[in-house]
Amino acid sequence: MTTLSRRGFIGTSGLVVAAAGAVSGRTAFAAVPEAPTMTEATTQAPLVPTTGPDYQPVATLNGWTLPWRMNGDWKEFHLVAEPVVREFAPGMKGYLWGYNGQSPGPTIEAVEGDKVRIYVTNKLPESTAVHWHGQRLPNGMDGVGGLNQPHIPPGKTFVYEFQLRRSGTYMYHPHSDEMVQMAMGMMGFFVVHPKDPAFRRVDRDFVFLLNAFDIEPGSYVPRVAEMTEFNMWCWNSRVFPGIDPLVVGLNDKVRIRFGNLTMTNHPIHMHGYEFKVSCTDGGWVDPAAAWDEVSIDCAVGQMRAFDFVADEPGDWAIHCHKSHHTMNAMGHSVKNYIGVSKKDLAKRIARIAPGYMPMGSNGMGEMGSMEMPLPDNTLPMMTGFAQFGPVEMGGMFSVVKVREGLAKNDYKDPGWFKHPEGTVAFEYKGQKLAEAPRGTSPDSGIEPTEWRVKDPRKPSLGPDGKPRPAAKNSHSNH
Ligand SMILES: [Cu+2]
Repeated sequence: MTTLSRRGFIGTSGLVVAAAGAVSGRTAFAAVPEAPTMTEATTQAPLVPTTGPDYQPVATLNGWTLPWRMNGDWKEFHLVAEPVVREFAPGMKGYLWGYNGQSPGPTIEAVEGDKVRIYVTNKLPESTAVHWHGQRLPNGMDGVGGLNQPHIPPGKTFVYEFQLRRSGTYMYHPHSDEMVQMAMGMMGFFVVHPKDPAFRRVDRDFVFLLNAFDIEPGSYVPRVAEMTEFNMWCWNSRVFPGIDPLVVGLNDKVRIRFGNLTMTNHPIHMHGYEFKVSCTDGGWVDPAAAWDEVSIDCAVGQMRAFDFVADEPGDWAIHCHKSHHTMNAMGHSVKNYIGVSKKDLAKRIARIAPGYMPMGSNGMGEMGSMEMPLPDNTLPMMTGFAQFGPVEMGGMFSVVKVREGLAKNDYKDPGWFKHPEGTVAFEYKGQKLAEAPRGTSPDSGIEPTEWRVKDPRKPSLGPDGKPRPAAKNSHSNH
């Protein structure tokens, strides 16, 4: 049925054209475009457009934008689905699946109205297919293997062709054995810029995907059958302190876009500013319909973009507000030992059980500064140092660094913020303070300041080291 000339495909054995139907430009296939690959996990400079309408290109956190070529009036891209090695943060790598050398794959950027032709070559050991999440397109281009197209067998290349009908924030991911393929890291961002360069334009536009893995400390390959117990909470398959900062100039208009391809929701919270959601999965939000917020929940499969004017200089935290998601790999059997001194005990246990990570005696903060023996290829649970000490974070955490005098498109890490004198919280060193007023807690038989986790097997000890008198049990009387 398709009168496709094969002449152009010399040297590209195994190429299959999936699309049938009324698609123009078929005969213009000269050869499959090159498939660029990326070997680094650092944020690459945005890819400034050289053809077509002007737009502010996005900065993909710890990622890059896929170069394209024009072929007639088609913008051609080439994705290669393949096994990749991704560094989550210095000290830990994962053996994942991704596209063009990385997980997530490169960001695809184009302009509303563009005709895009995306070649997808499958170098995985199993079939795949690519779904263009959120796009309006002909049904046969939607990428659900079996439903909209045959699965792409290993070694074959399929072609997707569609015209970009709406500007906005999109993603791509497999729709073929997706539980395995997404758990292995296959996904990417897809940004369609407005045709009118002035429409909702910002000075800096960041994108990242929320993704999660379950990788046992000391191993490299994600457990793909995991449903809930993920231990690597990532932005673009990176965890803090491996996530690059979001560097912006003072008074820049800034957009931050993310899409959620994990199996739970993530309330993304940014410090220092209120922002307005400007774009959802379905398109742009009318400015009159957006209200000021400081956290925005992103449900599974959703995309959100928010805008703000960066008029407060500083190092502003941005993170998922689920506190377990700002942690790196840990055993889920962490016990609560608040009140129990066991620093030495932990070290002794770790000698025979590498990776043993108890919760600290004074909360978990001390884990950030404690040197614990770790197995190869894992990360401390909470780590990363800043100018005042350990940040005690991991996972989905980064810093929006707002600085005066940055050149346009300068995304280099400017280092830590230099606070104007007298603007940092400081230790009180004046006269002895009067007792702070405080409420009284229900009669638990212990003083609030002496609160300890009690081991039911042992008598509760008072501050003098002697067993306390039996506590009146008020909690069971509610
Ligand atoms: Cu989260």
